[in-house]
Amino acid sequence: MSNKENFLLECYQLGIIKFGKFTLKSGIESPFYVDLRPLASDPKILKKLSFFLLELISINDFDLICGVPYAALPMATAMSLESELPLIIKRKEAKAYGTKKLIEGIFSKGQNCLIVEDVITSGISLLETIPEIEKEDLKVTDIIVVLDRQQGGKKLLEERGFRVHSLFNMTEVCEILRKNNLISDEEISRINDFLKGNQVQFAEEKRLTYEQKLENSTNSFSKKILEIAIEKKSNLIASADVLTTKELLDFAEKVGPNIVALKTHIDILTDFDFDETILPLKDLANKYNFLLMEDRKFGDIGNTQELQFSNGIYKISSWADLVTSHVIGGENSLDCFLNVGVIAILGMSSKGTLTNSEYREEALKIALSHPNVIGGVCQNKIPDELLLFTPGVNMETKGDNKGQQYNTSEFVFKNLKTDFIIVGRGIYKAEEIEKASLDYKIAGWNSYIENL
Ligand code: 5BU
Repeated sequence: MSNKENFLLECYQLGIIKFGKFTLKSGIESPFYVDLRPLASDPKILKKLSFFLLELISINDFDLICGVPYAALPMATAMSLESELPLIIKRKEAKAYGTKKLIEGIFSKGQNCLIVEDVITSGISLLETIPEIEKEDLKVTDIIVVLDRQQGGKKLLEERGFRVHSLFNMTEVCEILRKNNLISDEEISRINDFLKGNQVQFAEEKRLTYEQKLENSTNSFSKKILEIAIEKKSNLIASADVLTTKELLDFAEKVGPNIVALKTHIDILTDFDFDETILPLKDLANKYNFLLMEDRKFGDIGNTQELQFSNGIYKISSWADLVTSHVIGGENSLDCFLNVGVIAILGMSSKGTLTNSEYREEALKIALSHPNVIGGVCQNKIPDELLLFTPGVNMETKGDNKGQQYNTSEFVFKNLKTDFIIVGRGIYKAEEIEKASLDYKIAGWNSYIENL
């Protein structure tokens, strides 16, 4: 293996190139993503990089060196230290005060400045940078780039009379990675297609049907909700965030035929009475074949959750088919939820939520490993083993003034492969509750079908 090849593999380990589906600033979908900034955080690699880059030119031809901000700044600095070629710094924006200089450092008219760039794509940014250096009466003849993405930039600059020296181009990178089994033939052909300027076809990820999920499921509560979904052709959960028992029962009566589950926040009722509230609610759930999902969002140690689940006036364990729970208390905190389907809160819909990707990843590990958990509440895709419940769905509005953020059912089925949508105000605040629940039921079902 050549030194250069070895070096590329070392760089690759730092995560500078990723393969998959990436939306570029232009909105175009690219099959790879390059970011060379991590190289600067590994001094040994940065030093090696500077050796390789300096080998591309004859240093005596130049008086100065300048990196295009920001990614190439440390590269040019390392090259300057190694070659003793004086460094000048190009600002991204001119200072608003003082000298208003765009180029900083010591230089004199007529000197030849070697330009260093990390990645060359279209070449446009270099064509904007070079005149700013030339404005200072400096000469630019040569440009060094670490990676040529082979998207026309090199050719464009050469046509304008510049010499472009690149350490790697995408074809070489692919060859080296292929040789080392780090990339598949399929990925390579997608990249080649992309480099030729063709729009790349990414294989559409297929979602599983409710029937397939039912076949794969072993938990009786996930089976139940899937059976109801199939039977009623519905994936709608209505959230009954109302304040009195009468409103709750009226609401359940109206939406019952259209839903797979009724979601409650039982502690917001002002007149809760077990016999008056829960018994008739259970009757309605039987009459219309829907589950009761108590959105309790447990979030304590196992012992306390156990007490909260079965005691107090609500005695949740005696009537709820499904409960929501944070997993912040760790895996064992979920052991207490027996005879109920647990839906783990993995990500929240509200603005500024702390459920960032690291949190979600850790929460997901707990959810996947605990047998009581049948699904997750999330605003992101989750693995097929869990059912995905998505609140924050509303067809009329993008949010409230308290941080809630809404998507349409079309969006969540297409982008998140949601299994069940949870709708509150979109239904219970509607003028005609039955009609609104039917509209959401139909919209949700159609979105599901369209994404099969
Ligand atoms: P809305 O009226 O559709 O905004 O009600 C949404 C319901 O879903 C409400 O009961 C919330 O408590 C619940 N919810 C949510 O909106 N977002 C979340 O991330 C979680 C629950 Br978890």
